Amino acid sequence: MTKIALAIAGSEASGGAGAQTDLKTFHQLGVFGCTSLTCIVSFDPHNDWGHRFVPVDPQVIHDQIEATVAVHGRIDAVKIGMLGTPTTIGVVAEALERYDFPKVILDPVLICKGQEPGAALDTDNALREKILPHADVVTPNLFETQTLAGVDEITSVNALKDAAKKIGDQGVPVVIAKAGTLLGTGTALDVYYDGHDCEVLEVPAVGQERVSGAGCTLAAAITAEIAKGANALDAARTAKQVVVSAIENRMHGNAPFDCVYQGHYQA
Ligand code: PXL
Repeated sequence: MTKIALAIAGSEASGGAGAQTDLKTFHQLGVFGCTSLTCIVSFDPHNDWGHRFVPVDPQVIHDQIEATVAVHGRIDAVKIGMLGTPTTIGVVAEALERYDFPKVILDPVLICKGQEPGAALDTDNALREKILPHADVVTPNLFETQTLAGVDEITSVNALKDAAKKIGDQGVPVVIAKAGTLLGTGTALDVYYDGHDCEVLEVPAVGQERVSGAGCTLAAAITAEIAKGANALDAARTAKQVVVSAIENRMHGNAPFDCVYQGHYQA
């Protein structure tokens, strides 16, 4: 039976991040993808490619999740990406309570260029209070790991492990804290922590430039693998290979950043 994954995420119009990336990743891994859009992001070519951000009406977010669940009758795993406002977080939290999805993977996208700075702290707090308790797996990047763990700048693998444990201690079953290439190890490095085991996951770094959509791809691939029945550690290992392929096959355009493409990944 084909497994079903739902991305509750933002649209990034150019196709390099957000819900578009989630759908492509689900499909590449043989999972049927659905989306409930939380916001619409359009990069601004006239303003340093800043993020123009428009939240989707809360009722419409509610209706999309309701429709998706009603149509399919089951959702095997949910990926939560960019939410963006405390109001959106409230609607999504209610849906997580109502539907009690079997697996929830949270990519805690905390701030996005172009959002009102004043709203960011409210959004961080709402995410931590209302969404984090529903997550089976959380995949923070280095900045998000610092914020969620409440620690100063992380500059070593040991500090990353400690921070992952601090997030796990807040009640999240599995933490996958992503440093990528930022710790200068020459690898793309993440820490996996499940309350017992703490493992460093590493693959050789592909180039030095950051590629848009890598984080979304990792969390979406973990979601797809978990939907198919993998445990979180195996899902994370597979997801890293998917990201390597997506970066190797990245798209170059006119923006100063490249974006991932998942379409060449082979298991
Ligand atoms: O990569 C983070 C991200 C997630 N979701 C949406 C985005 C971005 C970054 O641009 O636009 C919708």
